[in-house]
Amino acid sequence: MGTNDDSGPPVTTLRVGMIGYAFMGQAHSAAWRDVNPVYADLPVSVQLTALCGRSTEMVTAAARQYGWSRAETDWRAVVEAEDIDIVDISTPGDTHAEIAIAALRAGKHVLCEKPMANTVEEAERMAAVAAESPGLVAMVGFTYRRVPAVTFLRHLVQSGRFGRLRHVRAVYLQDWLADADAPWTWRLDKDKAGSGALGDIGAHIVDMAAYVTGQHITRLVADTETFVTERPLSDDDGTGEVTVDDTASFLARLDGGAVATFEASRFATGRKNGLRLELNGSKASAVFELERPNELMFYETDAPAAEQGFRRILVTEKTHPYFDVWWPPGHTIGYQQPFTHQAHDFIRAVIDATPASPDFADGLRVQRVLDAVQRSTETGAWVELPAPEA
Ligand code: SOE
Repeated sequence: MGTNDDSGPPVTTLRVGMIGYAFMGQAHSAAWRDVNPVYADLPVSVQLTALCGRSTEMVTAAARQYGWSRAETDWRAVVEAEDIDIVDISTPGDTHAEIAIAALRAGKHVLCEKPMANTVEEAERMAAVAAESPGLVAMVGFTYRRVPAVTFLRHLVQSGRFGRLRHVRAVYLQDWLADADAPWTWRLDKDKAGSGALGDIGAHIVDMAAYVTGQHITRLVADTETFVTERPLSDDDGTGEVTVDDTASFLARLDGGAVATFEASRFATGRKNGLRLELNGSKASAVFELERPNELMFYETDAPAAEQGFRRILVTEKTHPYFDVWWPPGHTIGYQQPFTHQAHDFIRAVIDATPASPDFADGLRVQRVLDAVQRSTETGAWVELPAPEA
């Protein structure tokens, strides 16, 4: 356990304990499993040591399927285990703060799924404990930052290609709840999930817009709606109440002067995982779409009049972010690989003792935006956000 700074013997293995094993647990398992085979230069061996869930039978089956050495049913045992260095939290949001804080206090590095917490108060406590734990990596799973085209878009912004950024237009659209008979899940319970489309998928575009543009929201005005308020339970004849938003939209001002709009919905029929980010600047525009993750549409105002138009950049060159470890140009990657990039960057932060990104301060910033959206919806008024700390 530890880092490869001057303070002790070199670390040769890092042992992961993961809490939760549903969709995100499966994606994270594959990432921890792949990180050594994909990144040949990684000087440590990453081990899938313990997988934790509430049902012995189900977690045992998942551990076997995903390649974990043992299954556990008590997250505290994992957090406190001597043979665990990294705690990966892939559970519903209501458990994140308690597990993350206990793990940091037990001296473990933490990777926490998004949204980081269910409330600002929880996120503040998590960020405070992370700040008091300087030798430990505490990262939030805003995995889409590590889609090569998204990272590349950030580079284009940073290198001044857009000139003055005027519009940021971010949408994240899914349709898995559009059928009113789709069964109730914990994601529809405010106590478990904190919010609905807003926190589950809206959190991704809030983080992505800030990451790509380097600009933060200063004020916003929002509206949310819940279209279906009762849903059938899958395990009996009753119904469950929906206590979260089905869709959330908001208009925002950014601290670099851009005007931004955000929309998250799980009722956008036909849209399966439709994240789209469009930037319009004085010198260029760009569009990224997650369902076409290897592409970026790019428009530059200074092209000759006869050649104006968006051109497609295939972001699969060896020189593009994250692509040096993958296939030859044009041999595309998909939904899974950014999780592997994330696992790699996390491990590098641990062994090089460098800051995690996105860290818990970033997670808190997103949480404040989600909270402002909920407050604005209640009052119908603009809500101001605090300036991000330096
Ligand atoms: C469900 O809507 C979900 O799985 C999100 O929770 C993930 O963060 C996103 O990657 C895909 O959609």
